[in-house]
Amino acid sequence: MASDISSLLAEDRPSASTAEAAWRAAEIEAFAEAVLDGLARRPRSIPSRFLYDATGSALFEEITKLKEYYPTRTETKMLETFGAEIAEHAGDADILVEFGSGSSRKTSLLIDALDNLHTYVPIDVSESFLAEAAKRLVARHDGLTVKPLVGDFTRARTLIGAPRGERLGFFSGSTIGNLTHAEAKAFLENAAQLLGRGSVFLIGVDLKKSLDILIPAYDDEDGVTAAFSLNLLARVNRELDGDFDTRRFAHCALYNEHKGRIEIYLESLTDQKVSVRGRSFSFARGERIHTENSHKYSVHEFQVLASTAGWRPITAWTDADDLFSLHLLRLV
Ligand code: AVJ
Repeated sequence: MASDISSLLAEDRPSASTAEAAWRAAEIEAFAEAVLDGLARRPRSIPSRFLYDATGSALFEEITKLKEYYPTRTETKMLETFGAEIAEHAGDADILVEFGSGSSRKTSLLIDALDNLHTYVPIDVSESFLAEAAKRLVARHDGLTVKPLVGDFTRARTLIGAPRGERLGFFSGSTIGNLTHAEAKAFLENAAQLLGRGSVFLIGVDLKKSLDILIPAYDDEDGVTAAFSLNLLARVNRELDGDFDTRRFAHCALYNEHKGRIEIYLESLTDQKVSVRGRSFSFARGERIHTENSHKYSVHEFQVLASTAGWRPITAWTDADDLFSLHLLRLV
């Protein structure tokens, strides 16, 4: 598989055997820069992608099973329910390109629904994650070729070495909600480049809804989401020689009506000083670090956004409770 990965690489990278080690080292430096800059800035912020180290990814997996967290189970159910309808529009697809190799359960449901599919191209920054996903899906789907692509899917520009054919893109879990509208538009334009004219794109997008449902989904009773957020500070301690006392910060999730998004913060519970890589940062009680956004869209709002990036809506499905949407788009 190593040679497959390097032959598919669109970015400049060292050979596949050292790619992940090099990426990890670069990632720690990127983390250091983001944290030192982000804590010095006002308002303070750290980009959400740093939430997903090994511990953070495991905690997110736990979040997806919470009773309060409806997106994962709703989207999975929708892929089951609407698989045949998805195939009516995208049944000619022979190559599935997944952005951020997600849960193999959802991917499997989609693969099951598509008869002509012969190649699966997951794109992810983690080579070990890709290898795992590849193994599971090859075992489950007879005759499927998996061609993983190591890289940042927001940056990869071409699918060098990937076979030509009818391409279907898949971006699940409302991960697109982490991006601002401008970033989401840039992502959709990049995906258009990558997938090419005539391709189809299936995207899972979380819907706007009542705060009674929305807030608990990001602030659950058992504190799993709080642990997921606070792990960011623990990661600073582990990787950047930090001395955050995680008991002196609280997870805080609120809905910004104007921006149509959940915003997540870590709030200082006391006046305190924290040091990171030898640099000192003072926090006043109540001061916050912004760690995540999760944008919510009506079906129409997302279709308008997709259109500005060149994607024409084919159809969109919602579940019976109007919690989540699946969008099918075509590049014209
Ligand atoms: C992975 C971005 C889809 O926004 O719902 C869940 C991340 N953060 N709970 C989301 C998340 C806290 C999740 N996404």
